[in-house]
Amino acid sequence: MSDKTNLKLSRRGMLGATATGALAVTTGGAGLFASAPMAQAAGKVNLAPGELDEYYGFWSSGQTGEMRILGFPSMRELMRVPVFNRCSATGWGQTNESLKVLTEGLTEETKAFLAKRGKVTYDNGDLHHPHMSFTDGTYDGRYLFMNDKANTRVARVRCDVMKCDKIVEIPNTGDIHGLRPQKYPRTGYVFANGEHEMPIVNDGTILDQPEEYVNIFTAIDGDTMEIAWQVMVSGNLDNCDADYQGKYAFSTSYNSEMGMTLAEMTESEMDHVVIFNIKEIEAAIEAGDYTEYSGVKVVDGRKGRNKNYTRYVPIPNSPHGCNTAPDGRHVVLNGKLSPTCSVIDVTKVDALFAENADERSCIVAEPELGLGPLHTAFDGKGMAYTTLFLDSQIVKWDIDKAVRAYAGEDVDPIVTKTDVMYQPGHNHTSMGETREADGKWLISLNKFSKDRFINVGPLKPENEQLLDITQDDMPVVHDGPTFAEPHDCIIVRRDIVNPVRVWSRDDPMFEDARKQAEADGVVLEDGHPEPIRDGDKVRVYMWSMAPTFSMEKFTVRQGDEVTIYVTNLDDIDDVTHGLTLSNHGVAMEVAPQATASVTFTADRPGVHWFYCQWFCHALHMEMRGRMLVEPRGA
Ligand code: CUK
Ligand code: CUA
Repeated sequence: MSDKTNLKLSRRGMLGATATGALAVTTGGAGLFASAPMAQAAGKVNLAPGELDEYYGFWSSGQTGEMRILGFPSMRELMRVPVFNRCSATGWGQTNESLKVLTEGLTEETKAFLAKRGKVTYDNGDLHHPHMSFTDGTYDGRYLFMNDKANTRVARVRCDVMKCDKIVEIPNTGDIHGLRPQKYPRTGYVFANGEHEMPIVNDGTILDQPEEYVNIFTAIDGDTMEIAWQVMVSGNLDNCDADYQGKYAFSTSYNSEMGMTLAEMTESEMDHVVIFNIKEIEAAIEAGDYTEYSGVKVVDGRKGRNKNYTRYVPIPNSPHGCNTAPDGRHVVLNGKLSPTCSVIDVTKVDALFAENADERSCIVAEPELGLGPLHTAFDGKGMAYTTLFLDSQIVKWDIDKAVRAYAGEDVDPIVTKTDVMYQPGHNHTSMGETREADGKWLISLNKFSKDRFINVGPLKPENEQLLDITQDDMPVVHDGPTFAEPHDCIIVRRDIVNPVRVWSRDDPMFEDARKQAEADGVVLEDGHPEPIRDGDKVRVYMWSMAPTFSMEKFTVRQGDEVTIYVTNLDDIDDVTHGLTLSNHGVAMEVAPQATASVTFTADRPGVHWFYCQWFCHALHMEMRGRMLVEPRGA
C-alpha cells in the first residue's frame, strides 16, 4: 500500500461518511485534506433535494434477475425493472402482458418441461450484463439488452417505457454470459456468449463424453430479437465486446482445455480470445456453409476447422473481461489468473486472417497490473482503469505507454492505484463504452462490503464506490450498498434517454387486450358494466380513475376462469393505480393510460375485495370493490 493510499484511508477514517462533504467545502490547496480542489472535481455527488442527476445508470442485479435504474452520480436508486424475476409490486410474471413476453421466446422443449412442473415460464434469472443499443459508436436510447445466465436467455427493455418487451431463449447452448451489442454502424446484432459447453443436440444421447461438447457464440437481431446465426467454438466463452468498425467481435475464453474439473480447466498456461469475423460468417450463412440445429444456422468456427470465421489468439490463463477502448483501436482482455491485461490492436486483426499469420501478431501490449484483473474501463483520454479483484484496487494505466513498453521501451504504464472496499468485479466510466467517453466518473462494483456498513447479518450487501477520475489520485468519493448482485452497469448521459411520461393508448404492450375487447364488443376505455361470460371463462373490463374503479362489484361463479382488464384513464404524471385481489395472490400495476390484465380461477366462494395498491389519491384507501363468487351449483 502506498503512502498516498494510507493517507486517503486515514482521512476517510477520520472524517467517516462526511469525507465527500469535506471535499466540497475545501478550496484550492489549503490544509491537509485539500488534495482535491473543487475546480477539478467531476461534479456533485451529493445533490440537494430536487436536484437532478447528470446521468442514468443502468444496473444489472445478478441473481435477483431485474434491471435497476439509478440516478448517477448520486447513486440514488430510481426504479427497478423486472425482467427475469417475478415482481410483487408490478405483477411482472403474472399479468397476461408480462407472461406473453416471458413465454413467447421459450423453445417448445422448455415449454413442455415447465408445463410438467405446472409452470409456464421460469421465475428466476441471473442478469449480469445490461447494455444499450448503439448508433455510430454511441448509445442511441432505443433499447437495453441483457443476459440471463441461469436460464440461457436474452432480454430487451424498451427505453421509451422502461419495460421489457422481448425475451428469447437461446437454443443449442448453455448459460448465456457475456453480452454486447454491435457498436457500429448500429445495433444490429447483439452478441451473446454461451458459457458452459454441452452436446449441441442435448437429448441424453451424449452424456459423459466431454470431447463431444461444444460452445456456442450467438448473434441475435436486436430489432426483431430473432436469432440471426450461431458459431460453434472451442473453449468456454466468458465476456465479449464488439469493435468500432463493425467488422469483428471478441470473446475471452477460459478452459481452452475443455476440461471438466478445476485442475483440468486451468492446466495450460495459455487460453485464448476468439475473434469473430462478422462478414465472413455472414458470407458462410449466405453460401450455405452451416448446419441447422433447433432451427438456427450454426457455422463451425472451432479451432482448426475453418480458417475464415474465427481466429484464436493465445493469451494468458483464464481471461475474463473484454473491453473495447473508446479510441476505436484497442481491445483489453483482462487476465484474471494472470496479473496482466492483453491488448489487441484492431488495425492488426485483418492480417490475422491471412495464411500463416503469426497468431499473436495483433497483441500490442501486455502490461503487468496487479493481482486478479477482471474488467477495464476507459476515460477517452488514453487511460485505462482495471479492477484488481485480489488486490482490492483500481489501477489506472496509460495504454500508449503499455504499447511502448511491450515494444521494448523503458516506460512504466501504471499511473496510480486506489484502494476499493473490497474485491471489485466490474468497473465502469461515464459513457466509457462509447466513442463519447467523458472521463469524469468511475464506479467500482465491489463484491464484498464487510465492515463498510452496519451489520445486517451473515448475508451482506455489496459495496459500490464512486471514484472521481478527473483528479490525478482518483479518490473514492461515495460508498453505496447494493443488494444481490449487480455485476455490471452502464452510465449514460441523460440527454440520450427520453422515456415517455404516460403510456400511449395504442402501445403494442396491450394489443392483445384491445383485440379481446373488440371481439367482446367492448371499448377498453369505456369498460363494461357486467362481466362478459364465455362458457366458464369470464372477462371483466373496468377502468380506473383516482380514486375509483368503474365497477364497485362484479359477480362470477366458483370455478370460473376470470380475466380482469383494468385501463387507467388518468393521464396525469405519476398517477399509477393497481389492482390487488385479496387472498388470490393477484396483484398488478397499471400506470397512467396503460391497460393491464390478469387471469385467475375464482375458486373461493364468498366476498373478496379488490383494492388499489399504488398510492394514488387522498382517498386511495377507498379505491376498492368486491368480487362476489357464487358457490358452484348455486
Ligand atoms: S462477470 Cu460478474 S464480475 Cu458475469 Cu461480467 Cu466479471
Ligand atoms: Cu388508485 Cu391507489
